[in-house]
Amino acid sequence: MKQFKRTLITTALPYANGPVHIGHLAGVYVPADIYARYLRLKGEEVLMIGGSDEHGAPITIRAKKEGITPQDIVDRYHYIIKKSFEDFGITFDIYSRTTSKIHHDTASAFFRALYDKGCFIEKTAEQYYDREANQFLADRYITGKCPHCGNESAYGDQCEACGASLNPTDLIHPKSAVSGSVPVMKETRHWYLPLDKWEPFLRRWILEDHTEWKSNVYGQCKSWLDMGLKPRAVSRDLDWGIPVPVEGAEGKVLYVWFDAPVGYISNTKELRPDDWETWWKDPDTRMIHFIGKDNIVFHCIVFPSMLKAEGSYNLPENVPANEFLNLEGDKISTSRNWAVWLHEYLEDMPGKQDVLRYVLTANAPETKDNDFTWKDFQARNNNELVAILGNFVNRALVLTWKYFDGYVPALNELTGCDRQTLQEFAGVKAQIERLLDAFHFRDAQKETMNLARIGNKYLADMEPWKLAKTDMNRVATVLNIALQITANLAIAFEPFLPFSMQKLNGMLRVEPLGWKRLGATDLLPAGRRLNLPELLFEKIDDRTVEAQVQKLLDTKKANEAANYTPKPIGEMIDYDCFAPLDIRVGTVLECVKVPEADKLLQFKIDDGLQKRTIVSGMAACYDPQDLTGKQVCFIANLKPKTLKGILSEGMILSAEGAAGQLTVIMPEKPVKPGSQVK
Ligand code: B3M
Ligand code: ZN
Repeated sequence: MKQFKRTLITTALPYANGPVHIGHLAGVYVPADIYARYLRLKGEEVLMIGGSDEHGAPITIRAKKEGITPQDIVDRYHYIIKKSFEDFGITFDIYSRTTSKIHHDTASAFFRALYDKGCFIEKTAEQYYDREANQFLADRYITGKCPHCGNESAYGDQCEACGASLNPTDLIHPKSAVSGSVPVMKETRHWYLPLDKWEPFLRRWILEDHTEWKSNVYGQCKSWLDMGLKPRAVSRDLDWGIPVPVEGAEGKVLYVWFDAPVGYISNTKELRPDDWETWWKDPDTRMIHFIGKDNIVFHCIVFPSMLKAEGSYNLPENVPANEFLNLEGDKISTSRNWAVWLHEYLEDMPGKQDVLRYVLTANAPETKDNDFTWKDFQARNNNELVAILGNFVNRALVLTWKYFDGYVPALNELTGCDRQTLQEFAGVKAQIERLLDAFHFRDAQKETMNLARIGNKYLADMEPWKLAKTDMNRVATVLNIALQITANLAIAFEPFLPFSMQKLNGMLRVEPLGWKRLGATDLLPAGRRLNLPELLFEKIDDRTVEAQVQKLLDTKKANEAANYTPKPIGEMIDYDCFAPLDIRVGTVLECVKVPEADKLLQFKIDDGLQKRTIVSGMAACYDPQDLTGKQVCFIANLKPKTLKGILSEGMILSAEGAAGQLTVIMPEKPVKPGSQVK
């Protein structure tokens, strides 16, 4: 295997048209950050490049919807996104944006270089045009029915309901998202990157030379290549983006997927104006792209073809793309607000960055889609972070304070058990490294947690609290070993749980110890005074996670309501069918839950003539006391029926909402009980 001198880590540039959520973190930024921190701890030269993707049609659509400019949109979200990443300890060396001047210049020059080398073909093709708005329509600007699943609001590039990639001409009944009118076909001229020309090279480079790539990435590349590559347009008719730097190209901009990956180059340039080329062109630099699975084709096929066409750049050494993270069984979606937004998470769970980092890594969608649930979040926190890691560290430190006044005790004679334990964690370094080097972050974290398990088992077996009655020399040795394990944990967990390990370093009174020393048994010299222990993690109770689940249920309800279309009107009837219904207003004298029936409420109603009992299935929607004293409408001449042993004399009328929730119909002002409803 080739040895490299330095590593350039790039992370997908999120679109600045909304905040970032747990899916972003799990798929791209946490693994990239773990990797970057790991390499830095090893003392390697590394840069981690990030930034916002501020071009593209979704941003202009959002701006139009809100009646503001695309620049307003990206200004708003760029800073929200940047702050979320900082808050979660994602250690970018630079987080910039594609609306910067340096990016415009760099992307423009990149296009021009390919243009001048004759790397593009120019083609005239027909494209949808909006005659009312006088503009060509980007794929995203056309909506219509998905030919695969029938979703009525599929986009010209993709159906978000079934995930199919589409061409605008695939849509049934296409409509312009700008004016709502039916678009027409019109000729337009564009520049295309002939990917077919690069296909033989790509086949060799990926399918033969990079068989080590993750199987999901390799497999996707292979299927693209096997389907055969076609020229891809790299310009668009749009008024937001980087103008095509060619004469006569007015009104045309670079396709967002042409300029965005060049953003990695621009941002490196911005950070390192003097030696950026070392990071992009020196064969001793290796480049790793961290991305989600929907970006694979762009990073493994399109961008490498651009770089290859230009000729002086390195190609990525690896592209460890992740699959998707779902949320409570459903696809995460910005437009449906089905997400855990990072900024909201921190409002609700201040200081718990590491918990989320941990859970997202433990559940990382490394080889297949995975699901985030709040129950699992709670369980991993309580059963792993608190019960294993936190508990071990706390016991080691508390016992040191109890028996040795906070001083690291001396290591005396070793027993077989001590030796065995020391041996067990001596192998951990190589194991974790092997996993991290292969981008198996979830297994690496698991292995690291095993180190804490070893420690816990050791303390449980040795029972220093019992030894303290007879043999303080043994207590010293046991606690010395426990503290060495603790210091090892502080190293090994740093890439995963940086906030907590910083805290732990503070308790141990050490500067970050450096990866090289992982596995050493003399990290804390005897006689060192430690600081007082604090808890690293705390239990998360049921109420906290239930509140999060409730928040999601509310979102679901709101979505259902937003998508609610009333049922078609029923069959026509004669007045004679309606007239016999005797609907009345009554006053609720009493309302109670029916025991052992979760859905039923029992009403005592004054109907103006007498008191009657009605049983009604709305317990899920109302607290009984909220209805007492209210006036309701009910069918008074319905034959009585026994429900759960109670004779129900009538039926209370209510409106049914989108999610089946009931709202009782009440007269707009008080009326005499017994009044007829006409
Ligand atoms: N903004 C798409 C995405 O967020 C795109 C990535 C660009 S990486 C150069 O999925
Ligand atoms: Zn579909």
